[in-house]
Amino acid sequence: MKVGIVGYARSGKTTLFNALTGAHAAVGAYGAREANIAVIKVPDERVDKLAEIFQPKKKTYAEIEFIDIAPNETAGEQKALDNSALTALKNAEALVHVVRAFESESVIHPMDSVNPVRDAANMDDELKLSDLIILEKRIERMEKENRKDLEFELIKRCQAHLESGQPLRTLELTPRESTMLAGYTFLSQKSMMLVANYGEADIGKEDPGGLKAFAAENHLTLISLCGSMEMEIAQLAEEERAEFRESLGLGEESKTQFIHAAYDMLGLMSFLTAGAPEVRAWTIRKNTHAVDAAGVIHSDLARGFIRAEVVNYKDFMEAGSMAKAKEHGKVRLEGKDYIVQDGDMLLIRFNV
Ligand SMILES: Nc1nc2c(ncn2[C@@H]2O[C@H](COP(=O)(O)OP(=O)(O)OP(=O)(O)O)[C@@H](O)[C@H]2O)c(=O)[nH]1
Ligand SMILES: [Mg+2]
Repeated sequence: MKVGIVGYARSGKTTLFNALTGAHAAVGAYGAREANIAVIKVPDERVDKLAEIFQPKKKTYAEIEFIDIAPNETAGEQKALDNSALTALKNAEALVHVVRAFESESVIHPMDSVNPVRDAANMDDELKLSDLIILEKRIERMEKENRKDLEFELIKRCQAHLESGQPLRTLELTPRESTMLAGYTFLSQKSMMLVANYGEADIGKEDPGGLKAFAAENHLTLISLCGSMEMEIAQLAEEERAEFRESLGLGEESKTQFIHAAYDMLGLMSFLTAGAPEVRAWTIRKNTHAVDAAGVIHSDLARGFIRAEVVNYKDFMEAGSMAKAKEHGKVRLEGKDYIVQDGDMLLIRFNV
C-alpha cells in the first residue's frame, strides 16, 4: 500500500514527508535528488486503549508506505513529473499532491506566483496527458487488430472523457469496467489527495488554499496543513507537542487527520486482534470476508478456517471485558463470508 507524494518544485513535499516521519531529510536547495521512502504507522486510539486493558508484550499499528518522489530533473521546473516519476507513480495505490499555498519571499515558485488552484489544475493536466498518450497508443493497436469488444468501447470512452478535460477518477465505472481498466494503472484514475500547504500567517483560516471547490469538482480529498510547523512539531519530544500546538493555535492533530484521510482514500480499514502476546491493527480493504481477513494474519488461519468470534471494539469497550461482552451477547460467531467491519475484534477458530 504505497502512497506517492507529488508536487511542483519547492511546494513542500519533503517538508510534509519529514512531518510524517519525524525524519530530517534535507529541504530547500539542498534537498535530496533521490526519492525518500518511509513506512508510517497509522495512529489508532483503539490499539492504545486495548493495550491498556490487555497489557500485551507488543502493540502494532497499521502502516502505510509514503514515497517522496525524486525531484524532476529532466522536464523543466514548470512540470512536476518527468518520465521516471510517471513510471514510479504507476506502482502507487494513491497520490498526494502537495500544493504550495504559503507566501515566502525567499522560496521562489516555479510559476513565479502562489496560486493553488492553478497548480492543482496543472497537476491534473500532467496526469491526464500521461494517460492520454497511453490510451492513444493502445487504441491504435486495437484498431489494427480490428477489436470491437467491450474493452475497446471502454478505452474509447476513457479517451473521450479525458479529451473533454476531465480526469478518469470522475468517470463512472461498473465493477466489471474497473477490473478491465486495472491493468492500465492510469494516473488520473488513482485516488488523490490535495494537501494545501499553507503558511504560518494563514493558521486558523477556513480554506487556506481556496481549493475546496476544485477538490469537490474533481473528486479529490482535501487536507490543509502548515507543513513547516508540522515538521517542527514532529521533531519535538512527544510530551512537548500538544503544548506547542496549542500555543500556535493549531488545535487539531492535522498530521493524524492527514494519515487517516490517506488510509481512507486507499479504501482501507482495520480490524483488531487483542491478547497477551500482542494487540494489533491489521489492514484490509473495505468489504473483505472473514476468511480473507484471517489470511492476512496467517495463511493457515484461512486454510483451516472454522469460524470467527467477532466483537466490535465499541461493544467491547462498553462491556469492559471479553467475559462481560459475551454475557451481553455482543460476541458473535461468524462464518467465512462475514464482511468484516472497521474496528471488529476477531478471534479466528481454525484447524489445520
Ligand atoms: N514559510 C513556509 N515555508 C515553507 C513551508 N513549507 C515548506 N517551506 C519552505 O519551502 C522550501 C521548499 O520546501 P521542500 O519541502 O524542500 O519542498 P519540496 O517540494 O520537497 O522541494 P523539491 O524537492 O526541491 O521540489 C523550503 O525552504 C521550506 O523551508 C511553509 O509551510 N511555510
Ligand atoms: Mg523535496
